[in-house]
Amino acid sequence: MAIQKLRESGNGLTGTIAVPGDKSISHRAIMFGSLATGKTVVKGFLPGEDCLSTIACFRQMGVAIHQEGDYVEIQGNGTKFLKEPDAVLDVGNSGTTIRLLSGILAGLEFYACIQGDASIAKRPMNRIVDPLRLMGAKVEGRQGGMYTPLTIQGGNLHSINYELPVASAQIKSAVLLAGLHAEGTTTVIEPEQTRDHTERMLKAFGVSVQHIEKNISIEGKQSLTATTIDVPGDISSAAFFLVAGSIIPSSRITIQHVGMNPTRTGIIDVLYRMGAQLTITNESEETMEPSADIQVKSTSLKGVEVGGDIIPKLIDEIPIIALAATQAEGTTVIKDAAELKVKETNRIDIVAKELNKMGARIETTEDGLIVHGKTMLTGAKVNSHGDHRIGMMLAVASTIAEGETVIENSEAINVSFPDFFGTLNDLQK
Ligand code: SPQ
Repeated sequence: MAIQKLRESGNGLTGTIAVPGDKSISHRAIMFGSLATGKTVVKGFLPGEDCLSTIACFRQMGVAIHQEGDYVEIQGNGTKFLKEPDAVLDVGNSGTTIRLLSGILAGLEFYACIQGDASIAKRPMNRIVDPLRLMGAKVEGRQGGMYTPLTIQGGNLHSINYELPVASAQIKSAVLLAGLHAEGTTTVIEPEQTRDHTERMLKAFGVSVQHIEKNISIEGKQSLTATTIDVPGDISSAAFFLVAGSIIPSSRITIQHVGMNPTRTGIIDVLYRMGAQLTITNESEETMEPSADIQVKSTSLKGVEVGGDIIPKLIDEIPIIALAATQAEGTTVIKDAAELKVKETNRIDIVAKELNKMGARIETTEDGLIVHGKTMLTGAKVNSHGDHRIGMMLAVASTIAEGETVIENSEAINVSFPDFFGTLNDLQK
């Protein structure tokens, strides 16, 4: 349990910060570097618990990975030299690890068992098990493959054309990674565009990936060549400070070198529509992933409607958008976001439950939230429920609340932002 009593001075948050490396890109850098031949160097890696789980899984399959803080070297020998793990692969809290790793394991000719923590045990795995079985992999799990632990006997895959039942970068990536080891060309059809880090990074490792409208195709039996990956700051982590800087009076924060991949910048579009004062400078397109510095100044916000094809571009930012909406004039409606129910927690229910304890007026709907602003928040005993994004959202909420807030299970934040409180404290000096 952590007690947060973050703001009594009445001062805003001021200063220049960097947020840790992008979680999605960090996972993929470890995975693809482990499949490649040669030495892959990763700079700006996120040393959060989720990405460390990915490293541990590949070490168990015999890959030499040297990690020191945000610097990683991977000595890859190609997929032929990956060895059957002699114990269960543990993904901890990481949905990205289990889903992408399953796609990789489906193509490798050995047996593996994967599981994670109590949250992973409740998240649906049939979304990747179904297409991997269609490709010929032998995958089993609890309740017919719905839940972990999963066992995978890989190898002998054939290609498929697969229409994603939901917009999910994890399903897309699992199928493409299995397709890498299949006979023929595998095509994934997206209902809406989701984050494209897998496609971008496979290209950086020398793999040919075709993208025509909503179809992404990969030819099987391609090999990866080691490269250097520069990971920009995670826009999903920056989002907490973009909202904090907007809603805490007298704030002015600059966040350096934030990833600006257009499949991830929905938060910026929504904050602009709410009236936020953001300035984007130092835009760089030099590397595989674009980046920029973002400056935010506090201002008054207004309620907006958020739904449709922007949802995959901000899916992980909805908890912090909901907090911003509690401080906006008018009503904010978030819809088309039923996927939030199958994240680390049911984020529709938990956002409403925890913020309402602090005095917010939030209703849940089948596929989103209705937030009535503007409400004054008061300190309360709240709980992250083991969800890092809920923990960070509640910490930002506590900085504007009157009185003391206690956040239970705040250690969940280590999953994606180990020094979150240090960064927040630096801005309060
Ligand atoms: O890895 P995990 O636990 O699934 O992490 C989350 C998060 O909040 O950090 C979701 F709970 O991010 C997912 C994201 O929601 C990371 C991700 C990726 O790296 O491909 C894609 C999204 O999930 P999905 O299910 O929409 O593909």
